[in-house]
Parts: sequence; C-alpha cells; structure tokens
Amino acid sequence: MFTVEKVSALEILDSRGRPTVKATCILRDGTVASASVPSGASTGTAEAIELRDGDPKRYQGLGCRKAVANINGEIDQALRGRTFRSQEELDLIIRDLDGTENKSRLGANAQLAVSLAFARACAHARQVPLYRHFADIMEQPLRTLPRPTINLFSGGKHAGELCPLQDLLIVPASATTMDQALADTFAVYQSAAKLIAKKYGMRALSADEGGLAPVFPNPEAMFADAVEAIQQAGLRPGEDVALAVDVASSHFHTKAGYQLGERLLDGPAMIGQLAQWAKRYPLVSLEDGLSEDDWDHWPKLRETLSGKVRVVGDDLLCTNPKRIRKAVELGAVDTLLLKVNQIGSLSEAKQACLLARSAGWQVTISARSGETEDNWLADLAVGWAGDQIKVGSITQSERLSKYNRLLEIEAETRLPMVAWPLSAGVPK
Ligand code: 2PG
Ligand code: MG
Repeated sequence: MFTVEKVSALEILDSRGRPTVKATCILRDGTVASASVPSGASTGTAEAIELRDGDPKRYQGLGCRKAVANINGEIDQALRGRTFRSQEELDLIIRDLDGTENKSRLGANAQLAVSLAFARACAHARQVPLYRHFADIMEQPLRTLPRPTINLFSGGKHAGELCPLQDLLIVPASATTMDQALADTFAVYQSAAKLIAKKYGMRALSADEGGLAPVFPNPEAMFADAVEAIQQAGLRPGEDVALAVDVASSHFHTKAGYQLGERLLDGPAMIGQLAQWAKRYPLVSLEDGLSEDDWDHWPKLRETLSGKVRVVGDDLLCTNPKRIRKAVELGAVDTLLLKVNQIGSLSEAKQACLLARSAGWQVTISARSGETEDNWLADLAVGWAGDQIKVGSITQSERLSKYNRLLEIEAETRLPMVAWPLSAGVPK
C-alpha cells in the first residue's frame, strides 16, 4: 500500500529539443521519484493524445505547460492523500478523471508521466530495483534480457524522408550477452559509417534516433549497404548479425496505394515487395509493412512471412487493447511493438502485453524517436520479459542511457539473453 503525498511536474526538453513532461511523485513515507515521457514523430492515428499548448509563439505550439499544469492541479488534487494497493488503482483514478477515450483532456503525456513516477516511487519504497517492480506489476518472475534491435540506417519521418523505409535495424544474432550484442553493434556501426562516407561522400549525418542517413538511391541500397557493413565488420550476415526493418508504411500510404519511391503499389504488390526483401536479405523482423488502416491485407502478409520473419504491428496496434484484439482475431501480426506512451498508462500497456502473450505473439518494447535521458524503458523490457527491445542507434545519450542500464541490469542479475532465433515459435 502506497500513499501519495504529492505529485508535481516540470516541462523539460526531449532529444529533438521539443518540450515533454517530467513528473515527480512523493509518497507519504518521504520517498521521492521522477519519470519523463518520450514522444513520437511517426505516430499512429490511434495513439493516445499528447497535450500540447498550441501557442505558435512558443516551441511552435509544442509546449507542455498545460499538461504540466494538469499534473500540478487536477491530478495532484485527485491523488493527494490517497492510498493505493496497486498500479492499476492509481491508473484507473487518473483515467476516470480524464474521462476521454484517448486521454485528450488531461493529456496522455501528463497521465503517463505520473503513472511512471508512481511506479518508480513504489520500487524505491520497496527497496527493489525498478525492473523487479515491473516484473511484480506483471506478476511474473524475471526471466531474460531482451535482444536489442538497433537502428543503423534511418529514413522516413526520422530523416527528412530521404528514403521511404524509416528504420533499418541490426539484430545481434550470435551474441548471447548484452555486452557482446553492443560490441558487435559498435563494429557494424563503425564500418557502416566508413562505407557511407565512401559511397555517398558523407560522414555520419545522423537522424532523430542517431541512425546514419545518407541519400540511398532506393530501399534495396539501404539493405545491401547494411549487409556490406556487417561483412566489413568481420561478422556473418544472418548468422552473427541479422536485419530488422520498420517500414512505417502508414506514412507513405494514401488512398491510391503505397508510394514506394517512384512506384505506386497496391496491397498485394506491397506484400510481394516485402516478401522479396525477406527472401533476398537476412531479415528476421518486419514492422508496419502495411498501413495502419489496411486491415484487409495484414493477414495475408503474416501468412506469407510466417515462420521466417516476425510480423510486427506498431502504428497498426498503437499498444491499444481494442486494436490488439482485432489483430488477434484476424491473425494480422505475430509481434506487438509496445510503446507505453501510445496508450498512456502502465496498466493499459500491461493489458496490451498480456493480450499479445495470450495470443502466442512476441513483444518488442520500444522507445520513441523523441526520447529523454530517463532509462525506465530498459527496466520495463527486462521486467516484462520483452523478446526484443528497440531503442534507436548506438549513439546519442538518450539512447545510450537505456543500453547502459541494460548493461547494469545484466551485471546485477546475470539473466540470460532471450533465445535465438527471433522466429522460433512463430505461430503458423
Ligand atoms: C517507430 C518509432 C521508433 P516514432 O516508428 O517505431 O522508431 O518512431 O517514435 O517516431 O513513432
Ligand atoms: Mg514503428
């Protein structure tokens, strides 16, 4: 049982220099803890709403003073002096107080910041590490460390739309520890930086998540350069290091179809294209291969790739239990990309995770393109036994704070890394 003494908030800046929310929770026993929320750029339309001030004279309308005021005012008043037996109890009070389906009144940014700050305060009060507290919230033991999927090349909304594919990620495959996974990633990143300097005459111009972002002539060049970088690092593509891709295709899909560079493809043609990439390159995971509203074609995509490549839903699902139920019924994906701020509370993200698990899916715990130095995501990925974690590139401190936290957790717990291959156990 935890009694909230006070919650408060501050507007801080994220890794893109845009405002976001940091909340602090003080418990009656004197425990103090804070947490900050991230923010996406290639957002799904079904995401919970971040409350922004809309004042064009300040941060181009992106200020979070209203969200901060909601924490300092209404949310604090509702929680102050109340005792909670669980995370769910607190999250429900805030959700009811907001009263909207998409958290637009008080803001998902305000609500999640408090949800997380409370969780961290409870962990401190219990004198347990945050990852253990998250495991307890999920009512499961600590099992494994997630396998990192690490951004190498960027395109789409994270890199000025220079290439339609948003993220080309590497997946350390033969690594059995976090330590080895990061060392292999460093080797590939370094050879990729050299390679693109030579090929495209540029040095590491980095995108929002720290990925390299040259002007690839086409998506195939992005894949081929990643394979070459792996080889040049002295590693075996597919065996030591595999590839994952976030196509983020909602962002180049219109009523007319998928505008993939010069080509306009309909659903079946897009599936054909994705299957061809999966055949040609050592791909093990494919996120948002189809658009968030193209429900009709998703089951076919999953059927086509099943057993070879994880079919991951991000914009499609938005960590939203209702959308996840629909995807389960349709057999649309086999992996949930879980982003807590898409739904706006830990409890609802837990529900999303449990739904995915009960359908036999895997779960990738993901950061956002706009991140902060807060590293709760690493604890969450361990506590909730994420199969994968997706944090962005191996550069930039807002990303490294999560990788470094994973290294700490590994040293502390000696937990094994989740088994390889990623596709093991893909339900047919
Ligand atoms: C995604 C994320 C992270 P954003 O699409 O998976 O890469 O991007 O946070 O901009 O939605
Ligand atoms: Mg995505």
